[in-house]
Amino acid sequence: MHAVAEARANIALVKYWGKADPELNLPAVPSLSITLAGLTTRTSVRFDPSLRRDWVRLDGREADSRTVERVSRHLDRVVSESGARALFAEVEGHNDFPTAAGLASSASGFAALTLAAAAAAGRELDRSALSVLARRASGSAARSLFGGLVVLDRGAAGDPWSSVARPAGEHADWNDLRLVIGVVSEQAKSTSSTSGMTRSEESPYYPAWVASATRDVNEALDAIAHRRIDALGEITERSALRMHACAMSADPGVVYLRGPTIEGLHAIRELRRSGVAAWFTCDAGPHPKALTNDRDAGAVARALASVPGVQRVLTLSPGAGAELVEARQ
Ligand code: 2P0
Repeated sequence: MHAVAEARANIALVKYWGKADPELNLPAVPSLSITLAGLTTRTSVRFDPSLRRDWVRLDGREADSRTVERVSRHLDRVVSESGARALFAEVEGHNDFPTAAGLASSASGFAALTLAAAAAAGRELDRSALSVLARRASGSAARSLFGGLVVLDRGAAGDPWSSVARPAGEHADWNDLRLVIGVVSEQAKSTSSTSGMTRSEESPYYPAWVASATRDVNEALDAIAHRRIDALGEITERSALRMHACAMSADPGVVYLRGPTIEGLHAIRELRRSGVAAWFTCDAGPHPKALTNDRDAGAVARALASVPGVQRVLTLSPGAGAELVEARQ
């Protein structure tokens, strides 16, 4: 009745943005990500007959009521097919990185919660089934069940099994890749991913965004199969810029990019002109990020660190999929 699991955050190289079915949380586009070592959530789930409600603590503090409700709903889904649950749980999650910094904590958090809750409930589910469950809570969480490079299929409305995560081919463990993040201080609260993508669905550019995504994932898979970082990098940069173009062209537009994000983009492109392997990406927040390799990660980190507004830099290697650390019935 007790289990502990660890999962790592992932950053999408080809972005998930838009939903085919909000109820089943099915993505409108396929996506491709890299799971990262060093941004880890460790979550413990204990089902206890003496509890009268679910208790959720995150990083040592009682979670707010919205988070408790989101976790409870997810436990219902994971514990039984029918969503009916006899026991309440004590859930304790720890991030080894600042939760508020917008570094994909919902991906690692819901992947770890899914694996720990399934094990504590005694459910034997394979990785595909776990990814489908994790996706219900947060689309990007489905990808953190797997290590290295991961694909998440686009969904078909009404079919919960239509969007499953899986390794991105035979070279999914491309260990030479690095992801460098320039952490920008977050003064203003940004729009959540869920509401940012819902608003983007009203953009006149949205149909074009959806239409171009499958090609991006297919070309990225081809680049990975041939270990062509330059091809993968071009697709990475194009996908991020198109995602943001779609968000910015909603009404009212959703603008995640800030000054340091744009300066980061130009710094990365300048480096590339000087022969360094570096391609820009950015998610639903202000942090400029770069895809690079082991050889050039130091140069990329120095360049991002010198962008005004970047507070610190994280250099991250590919990481493993979610892991069960402990399980007792
Ligand atoms: C991604 N993002 O592919 C994209 C790019 C952010 C920008 O997946 O609504 O928190 O919970 O399914 O997983 C973040 O979205 O969204 C995300 P929901 P989630 O990584």
